[in-house]
Amino acid sequence: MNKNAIVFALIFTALFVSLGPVQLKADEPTVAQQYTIHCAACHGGDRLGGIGPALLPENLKRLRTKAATSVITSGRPSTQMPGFEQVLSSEQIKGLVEYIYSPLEQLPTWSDKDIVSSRIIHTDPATLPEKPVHKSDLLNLFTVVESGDHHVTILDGDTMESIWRFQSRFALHGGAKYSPDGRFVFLGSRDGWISKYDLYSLKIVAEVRAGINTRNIAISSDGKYVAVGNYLPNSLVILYTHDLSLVKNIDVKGKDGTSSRVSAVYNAPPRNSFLVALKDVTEIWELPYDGETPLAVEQIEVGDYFDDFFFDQSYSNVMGAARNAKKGMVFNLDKQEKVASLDLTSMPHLGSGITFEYDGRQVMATPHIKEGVLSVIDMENWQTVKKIKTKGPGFFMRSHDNTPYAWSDVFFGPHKDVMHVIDKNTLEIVKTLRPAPGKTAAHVEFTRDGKYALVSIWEYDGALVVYDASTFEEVKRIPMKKPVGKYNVYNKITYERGTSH
Ligand code: DHE
Repeated sequence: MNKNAIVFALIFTALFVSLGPVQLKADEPTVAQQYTIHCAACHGGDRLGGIGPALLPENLKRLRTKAATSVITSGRPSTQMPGFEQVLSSEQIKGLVEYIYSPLEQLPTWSDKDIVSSRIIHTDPATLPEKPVHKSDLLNLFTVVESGDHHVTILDGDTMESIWRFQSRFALHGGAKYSPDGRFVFLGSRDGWISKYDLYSLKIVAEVRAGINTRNIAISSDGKYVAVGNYLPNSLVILYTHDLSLVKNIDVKGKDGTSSRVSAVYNAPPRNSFLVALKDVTEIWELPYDGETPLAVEQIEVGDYFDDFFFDQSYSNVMGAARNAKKGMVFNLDKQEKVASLDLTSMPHLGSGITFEYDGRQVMATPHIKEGVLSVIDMENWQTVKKIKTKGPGFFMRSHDNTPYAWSDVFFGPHKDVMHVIDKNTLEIVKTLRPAPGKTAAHVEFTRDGKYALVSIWEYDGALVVYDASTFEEVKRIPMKKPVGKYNVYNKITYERGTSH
């Protein structure tokens, strides 16, 4: 939307504010007109976003309609979103909520030109300092995503003090990703914004909008590329990490021409490639970035749709929750064939699985979203070693090579405030913590040495609770605004077995 249109919409809104709801009723604008009058200036006439987030069902999936009604009515604290209760009746607000949750008549496009023109260079990369401006250990920093007020805290993992807190794009999702040396952190938002921050100068470097609805991002092991997987449009976008300029925008289509959303994209360090899981075709894509034709796409037929997946440490085997077989399967990317079935029902959350050694063997452990159980699977014969009964379905699991314990949350149900600690040698629950009774406790991450475990209290007025990882004693409680996830630089760049990749 151009500047004149924004001014027009603002004047129009002001006029309606001064006239009040009674006058509005006399005119009875349609809901689409209401949207144009009140919302378009910030959220875009096409609902694809502007200075405010995109208002499309795909992007709003995580916001319940009740919460959306409350935001339109009362506004959103710490943002420019005003409340409309003085301007619109509750019926009109209800109409607007239905409108923004309805799909667009035509799938929106997001071309190379849109990507290129959205790019913002905040700090010229050539002017960045050679040394950090702070004294913290770069490799023991945490990026903490606070979705409560859409901020990010950079936390020193030794002092447990914040060294930088900044506003992020709306609704970041997925783990923070680092450059291989840990200096730069990259964040992706559900609205398609990719942002690059410098952990030396504590400055934002660049941003680009790579899509309209994005899943997640991955950074290549050579530090050159960011890969971005999108639902809207169906695309895989490759950017240079240096300044987030566009390398390639790939229209994702299966071998038979079926267009597909990208479920997620991962960097596979031993293969020097990106691996891409697709939602609507039975293929996994591989894009090697070090060969003669870097980033050429190889389409691998996998025989079923993978709804969730986990790559082993060699990135040769992908464990997937297969949609049609309603069971799990293991697909070997080198042999290009299914090598095993997995005894996995009740929706395992494979994406948050971890690996460790048990009884001399590599095992993988995953929580289940629909059952209070953790599955532990032998990664040589793919048999289930144990199903550990928990107090309810879980979402995130974590460990570290320097601790004998794995931690797993109970995300759903009456025991959502519970965190289990499991002994990796016996596969028994040895401790059940309740950091804030009645409040969801979720998502754990360890310091780089594995000595402390940081647990989130998932509330608007939430906290990070720091535990001594061997005595399970609370060491510190740091207030935060719904800290959904935290990512330790060292654990991420070394692809620690106990953390997400
Ligand atoms: Fe996530 C990671 C998919 C809903 C919080 N989530 C991921 C990843 C995938 C994924 C593929 C790995 C990406 C990465 O880190 O690079 N998430 C999905 C879904 O398909 C699902 C179920 C539906 C959707 O709407 O997308 C979903 N996720 C959620 C939420 O509702 C959560 C709980 C709250 C939110 O903020 O949206 C949520 N997802 C997270 C978090 C991570 C994540 C915190 C990073 C975990 C990590 O430790 O790396």
